[in-house]
Formats: sequence, C-alpha cells, structure tokens
Amino acid sequence: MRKSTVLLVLLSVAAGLADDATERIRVNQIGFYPQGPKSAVVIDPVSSVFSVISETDGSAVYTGTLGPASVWNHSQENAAIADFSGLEAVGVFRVRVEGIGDSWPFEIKSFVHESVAAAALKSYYYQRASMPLDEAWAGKWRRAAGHPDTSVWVHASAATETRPEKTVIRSPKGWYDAGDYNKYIVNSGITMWTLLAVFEHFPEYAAAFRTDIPESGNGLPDLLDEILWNLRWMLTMQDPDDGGVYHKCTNANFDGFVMPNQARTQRYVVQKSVTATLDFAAVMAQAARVLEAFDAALPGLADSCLFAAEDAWMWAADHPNLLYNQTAMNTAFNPDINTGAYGDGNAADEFDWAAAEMYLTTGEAGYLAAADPFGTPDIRVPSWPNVATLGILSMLMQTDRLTRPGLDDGVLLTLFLSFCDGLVRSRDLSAYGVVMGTGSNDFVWGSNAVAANQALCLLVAHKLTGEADYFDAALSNLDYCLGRNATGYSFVTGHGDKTPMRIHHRQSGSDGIADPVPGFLAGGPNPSQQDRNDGAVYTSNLAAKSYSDMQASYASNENCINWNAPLVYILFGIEALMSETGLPSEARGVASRRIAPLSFRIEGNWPNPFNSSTRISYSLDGPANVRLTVCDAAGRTARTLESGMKLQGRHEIRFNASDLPSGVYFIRLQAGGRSTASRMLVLK
Ligand code: 9MR
Repeated sequence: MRKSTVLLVLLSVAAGLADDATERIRVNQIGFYPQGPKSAVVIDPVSSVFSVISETDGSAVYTGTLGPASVWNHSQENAAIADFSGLEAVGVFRVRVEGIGDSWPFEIKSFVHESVAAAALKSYYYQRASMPLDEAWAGKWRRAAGHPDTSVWVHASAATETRPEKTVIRSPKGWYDAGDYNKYIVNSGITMWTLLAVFEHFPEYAAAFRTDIPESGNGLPDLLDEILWNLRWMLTMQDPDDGGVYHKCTNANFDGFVMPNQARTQRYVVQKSVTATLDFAAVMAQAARVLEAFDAALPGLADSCLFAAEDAWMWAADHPNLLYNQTAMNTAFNPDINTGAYGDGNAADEFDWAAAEMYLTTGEAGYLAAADPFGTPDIRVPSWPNVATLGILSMLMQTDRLTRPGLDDGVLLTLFLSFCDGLVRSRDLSAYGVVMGTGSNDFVWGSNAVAANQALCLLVAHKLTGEADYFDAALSNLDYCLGRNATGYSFVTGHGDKTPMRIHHRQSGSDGIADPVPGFLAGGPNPSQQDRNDGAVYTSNLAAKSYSDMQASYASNENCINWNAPLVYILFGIEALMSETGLPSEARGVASRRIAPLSFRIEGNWPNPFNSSTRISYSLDGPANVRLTVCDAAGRTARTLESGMKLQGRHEIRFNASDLPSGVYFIRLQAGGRSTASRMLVLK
C-alpha cells in the first residue's frame, strides 16, 4: 500500500467507513504509461461524465465522457468505459464519477509495471525447494529450507530392472508447483517454455533485469539463474538408463498447511509418461538454444540439454501411448498417489511442440517428418494440456532457423494473425474493453492465466507485425489482471490496494505473517467452483465473479508456476516495448551485464561430420567485430578467424578443417568483446 493510501485508509477507518474506494469503478490499480492507452470501467453509471483526480491535491486533471453502457455477459453487469488515454501527466490519480465515488489509486509514469514485473519473477525464488530463503533476499518471508529431495524413492509404477521399486535417487532443487509442495514435469514444461521465451523474445531486456536473488551479480542474468534452478531439477527426472522422464516428484498425499521444512513425508518419482517426456524434450531443446550464448559460464550445459532432449524424444517415440492415468496407476500399484495428476488423454500436441523445438535447435527436418506442427496447425491459447501453440510461437519467432522449404511461406503467420484478430475482436465487443471472455470457457481453473496467455499471443503478434492494436489488446488483459475485472481485485499478491490476502499457498497460510508472499497471480474466477465442498464460499456463481479470497479456495485462489509465467512474459514484454531504450529503468537494469543479442548456429553436417569445409553461420543484431576460435578438447586454440571489421546481420564463415587431427573441438564466437557463444564440433 502506498503511504497516501495508508493515510486514507486510516482516515476512513477513523470515520467508520469500510472502504477506501467504490466497488463500482474497476481499474488497473498499478497504473498506466504516459503515452499508453488508459481506461477504467464504471458499473451502472448514473451520469455520463467522469473525471480523473490528482491524489496529491485533489484537483481534477482530466474530465471525459463515459462510453455507452452495455452488459458484460460473464458478470451480468452494465458497464461503461471511462477512457482517459489523453491524460499524459505523471502522478498518482483516481477516477471519480459523481454519485458513485472514487476508484482505487493508480500511477501514471514510465516503467509503471516494473515493480510488479520484478515481483512476478521473484515469486519463483519464493517457490524454490531445497534451499533456505535468507532474509537478505526474502525479507520477512524468510524461511528454512524444505524438501532436500536427496532420497526420493522410485515408486512401484516407475520401477525398472535397473531402478527397482524404492531405489533411492536424488531429485533436488526445482520450484514447488503452487500452493502445494510437489514438483510436476508437465507443468514445469509450459512454465519453462514461457520464461525461456521471455529470453528469446526480449533478450536485451531480460538479460539486464535485476531481481535481487542470491545469484545476482554472478555474471548471468537473474532470469536465467532462476530458470536454472528448475532446469537442474528437471534433468534429475530423466531415467539415465532409457531417457524416459518421471511424471512428477511428489508426496503420496497433499500436505496440510505447514511450512516447507515441516512437510517431511516420503517423496516418490512416479510412472514415466509420454507427455512429461515430450514436455521435457521440448524444454531441453529450447534451453540448449538459449544456453549456447552462455557456454563460457556454463560449459557444456547447452549440449547436455540437447542430449537429454534427444534421449527423451527417442523414449517418447518408443512409448507414444504411455499416458499418465493416476486412477489406473493407483489400481495397479501401491502406495496410492493422490496429488495433482496433470493427466492428459492426448499427446499429439506434445509431439508437435517437442518436434518444433527439436527442429529449431538442431535444424534436422526429420523431427518435423515425425510430428508436423504444420500438418493441421492447432492454434489456441496455450495451457498445460494444450502445448502445440508453444512450438508454433517458437517457429514464428525464429524464422531464421526455418531451413525446410515451405516453412516460411507465411501460411502459418496468416493463420496465427487471424487467431489474434479474433482476440482483438473480443476486446472490441467487450463491455469491459478486455480480450478476456472470448467465450465462457475462458473462465476455467486458472482463468487469469488464460488472460495472460491471450496477451502473450498478442504480444507475439505485435512483435511479428509491429501493429499497435495487438499491443493495446495485450495491455487490456494486463489491466484485467490488475483490477479492471468483475471482482475488482488486482490479482497479484502485494500489488494494488484490493488484492488477495488469503491465497491458497501453504507458506503464506502457515508463516504467521499477515501479508501473503508477494508476486503471485491468483488462479482467478472459476465458475466450476470445485472447492465448494471443501470450505470455499462464493458470493456469486457468475463466471467472471466466481472468485473467493479464501485459503480454502484452491479452485480460484491458488498460485501456480504456469500461471505466473505468462504474467512474467507480458509484464517483461510490455515494459520492454514501452521502454525508450528497450531496457529496464536505471534502478532495475544492470548495464554492465547486458548481453549483446547474438544468435549463432553451426550449419553443415554437425554433430558428427567429416569436415574438409565446415560452414558456420551466425547472426548479429548489432554491429560488432567478430572473432571465431576453434579450440581442442584441452582448450588449446587450433584456429582463430577474425572479421577485421564490424559486421551486422547474417554471415557465414567457411574454414578448412582437414589438417586438424580427429577429435572433439569447441567453437567460440565473440562479438564486440562482449558476447560469447560456443558449440561443440566433432571432427573425424
Ligand atoms: O491447473 C490445474 C487445472 O487445470 C486442473 O483442472 C486442476 C485439477 O486437476 O489442477 C490444477 O493444477 C493443480 C495441480 O494439480 C496441483 N498443484 C496445484 C495446481 C493448481 O491448482
């Protein structure tokens, strides 16, 4: 809460008033960019005018006319839009409608969503298993380490000859999935894609952003450090003997509301599944691409990820029908496992996604022959059981990697843009002026992530076309998440004035601290209300109002890593696109750690070639001198090639390696003395 608001709340309480703002004006409680679109929604308007009031001196700085009122079906409210995009002054303001009251306060300024972006990313740090959260980084939410996960049992459902039941394995690190303390590969899949996509789509911004985590300052971007915490856990979930990936690392049953270090029941890895294995393959292939640029700091990790992806892909190809079915598993094996299932009856979209990522990373068209995401492109808002679109988005954003003829002919782009045009239309027809609510099925368990993922698609459309309307439509859904919705909540804990206080999160519910751990996106309105018989109480059954800020409401008020990830994506993307330099503010950015955007790949017959003429192609987003070094496995330089001039864009270096002895070599590309990407090359 801002100081001014604290004062107002105190005054209101002293005056016996219940609240600080009217429930009938809904607005993004964080704020707006001086040059960006700005609007609020007024319910049952009694007059046609509104004003915007300065919080500092109470003066009206803007007056406007409300748009025509119409009914938003999802909430059955009569809503009119107050558009004050013309107000460009910086400050703290409220929207006022005579006879109705004042909205919650919000700010107009540059970098207005930067703090909430930092919090949304920092929420992953608070979810870390296997390490203590020290006060220096966690503040009052400090806690002891939970779940070392160093003696996890292989569950009967996952037993093999080499790893029989109760074999002890290590599976430390990773993020807790949600309010519960279990770690699920399927949900890590979409989460990791989304965070890695922030890196791939907004590389400079992501590399410069500081979140204050223990690794800050270690020479790697904070976003990457956070991603690595979960990546390293995911790697432990692959059976080294066959490449298959366990579905989850879990307790038999959900814990009570206790702190992580008090939750000590036996952990298991359970049945390998085709969906988990393919999600793993997709993430590892994508990670291999991103990590290439950091090979100096993380030697060999990119290649390890690619090998892991290849092994996983092969296992999936051998077990295409091995779906995860918890009920069937519990009938066949003991003990019963009753935590989240992430069961999915169809692995076709997981094949499509993994094929796309494997193809993009390796350039091998064989992956597309096995599962063609272009065969019948299934473009829809991504979610954990529907991941084909993730591969399509990767393809669209990396056309320079599309080497198979026909892939970059624009058909996919046309299809994707027509899907996004549908999202824009939904906003145009919406009484709330938001994309969210394209149909009643937007309001599912985790509906706020539907809003965030719609916005993610729209930001990709904006990046691909430069069209402002896609950006504005994306922003409308960020406004939705931060307060312009039928509940009036800013759904991110700790950000806004009316915000979830009793989120279904075991630490927040048991740490004795009134404020919930900050930065979580609550699941959001969900008319199925699956928690109704478990103590959750709802005041409305309407789709957009089926939300309850109660700890018992796991179906509307839980946090989850796959919901926060698109929030991080849209906050980072919107901030990056609104920043004049494309970078975070001085306070958030770390200029010295800025990594020059550089993509680099080896073409030709890698990875196991004979090379009399090896071709290496690379591309540079900014002008830089380029130096290419070939080192042998012992690190001795075997060849150095320098550009001798600044280059930009796509280039190719050919070199004759026939005089080099057989063996393993590493190729390192340096640009402008700042960036390094390296890749392994085997010469025979
Ligand atoms: O997000 C999941 C939702 O789509 C499912 O309908 C629901 C019931 O199976 O489970 C949700 O995922 C939960 C997971 O199973 C366990 N950790 C918390 C997740 C969010 O509620």
